[in-house]
Amino acid sequence: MTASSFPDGFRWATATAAHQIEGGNWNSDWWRWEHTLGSGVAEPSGDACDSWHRWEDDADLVGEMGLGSYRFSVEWARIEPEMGHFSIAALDHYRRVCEGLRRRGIEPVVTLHHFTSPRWLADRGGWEHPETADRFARYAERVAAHLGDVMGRACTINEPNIVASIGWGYGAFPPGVHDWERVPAVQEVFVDAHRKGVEAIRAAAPGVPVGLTLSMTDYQAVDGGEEKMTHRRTAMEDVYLAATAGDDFVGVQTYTRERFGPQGRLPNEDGVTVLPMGYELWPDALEATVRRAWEVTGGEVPILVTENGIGTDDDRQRIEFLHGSLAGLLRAIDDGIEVLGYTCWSLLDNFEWAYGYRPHFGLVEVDRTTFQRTPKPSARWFGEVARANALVDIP
Ligand code: GCO
Repeated sequence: MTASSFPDGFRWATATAAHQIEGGNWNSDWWRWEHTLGSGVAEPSGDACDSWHRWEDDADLVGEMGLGSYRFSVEWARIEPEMGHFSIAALDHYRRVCEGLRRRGIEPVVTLHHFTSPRWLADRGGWEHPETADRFARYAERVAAHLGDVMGRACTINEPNIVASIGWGYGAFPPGVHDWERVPAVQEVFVDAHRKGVEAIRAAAPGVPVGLTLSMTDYQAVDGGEEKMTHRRTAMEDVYLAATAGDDFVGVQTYTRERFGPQGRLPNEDGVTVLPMGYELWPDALEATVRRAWEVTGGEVPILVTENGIGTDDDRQRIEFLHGSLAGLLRAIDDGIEVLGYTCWSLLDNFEWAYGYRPHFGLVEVDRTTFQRTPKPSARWFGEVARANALVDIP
C-alpha cells in the first residue's frame, strides 16, 4: 500500500520565469522574435504580469500557500545588457527578490537561463556558437557571486532540449531555424555551457545545490514503434541526462506522453482528453519520467520535480491532474527513488511563449489590465497538500 505522505523535508514549490511574468523584457531575443513578422507567436509578451514591479505580491502568494520554495528565473538580458557590461542594479533587484522570499520563509530556487537570451548573444550565433558556453559561465559566475549567500538552489539552464529542438528544428522559437541537422551542434553548446555553469556556480557560491532542468516526456512505443521512440527519446533526453553526472540534482519537467508507431509519432489516442495546447491529459507521465531519469542516471543524481502542471480553464481538471501526478510520484518514491521535491508550474497565468496568454497554467489568475492576482481553488488545494506534506483528497 503506497503511503500518502511524502518524505520529511520534501520541498513544495511553484514556479515562474522572468520573460513570462516580469514584463518589458525588450532587450531579449524573445521580445524581438515576438515582433518579427511570420514568427507565429500569438501575441507579444508586453507587460506580462508586471512582476518586475509586483514581485512582492507574488512572494506573498507563495507564502500564503504555505510553500517552502519558489522557483523563478533571473534575466540575462537585464543582468548583462551588452556583452561584458553587467548591471549591478539588475543583480541587486534579484537579490532583493531572494531576500524577500527568505523573509517569508521561502527558499529561492534561481534559474539562470529560461529560454531567453540577450540580443547581443543571439546576434553572435547564440546557442549554436561554441563561445556561448564560456559567455554563459561568465554570466553564471557574476550571478552566483551576487546571489550566492541568498539563493537556495541554482538551475543552470531550463529545458535546453526544448530550445534546441524548437529553435533550430521546428523553427517556432528564436532563431526560427528549420534544420534538424544543426540541432546536435546546439546540444553540444548547451551541454558544455551547463558543465561550465556548474563549475562557475560552485566556485562562486560554494554549497548551493546546482543542477539542470530538463523537459521530459513519457515516450511510449506501440505496435513496433520502439526504434522511432528510442531515437526521439535519446536525442531529446539522454544527451542531457548524461551531462548531469556529479550534479546535486536533476530537474524533471513533465507535462504529457507521446506515443510512437513504426512510422513515427502517433496522433493523440481516441478517447483521451486533449488539452488546449493540443497534447493529452496524462497525469501518469510524471511517474514514468521520474523513473526514467533515475534509471538513466544510475540512481546517482537526486531528482527534483521542477515543473508539472496543465494549461486549462477548468481548475478542477487542474486539481485532478496534480492529484494524479502526485499519486504517481508517491509510487516512485515508494520504490526508493530519491525525489527532493515537487514544483507546480505555474504560480501565475502567464506568457506561454508562442501560444501567448491563452493557455492558463497558473494556480493564480492575473487580470491582464489591472494585474490583480486572484488565487484559484487549485491554489488552496495545493497549499493544503504542502502543509500536510501528503496527498490530500480532491474536494
Ligand atoms: C517549459 C517552460 C515553461 C512553460 C511550461 C508550460 O517547460 O516549456 O519551462 O516556460 O511555460 O512548460 O508549457
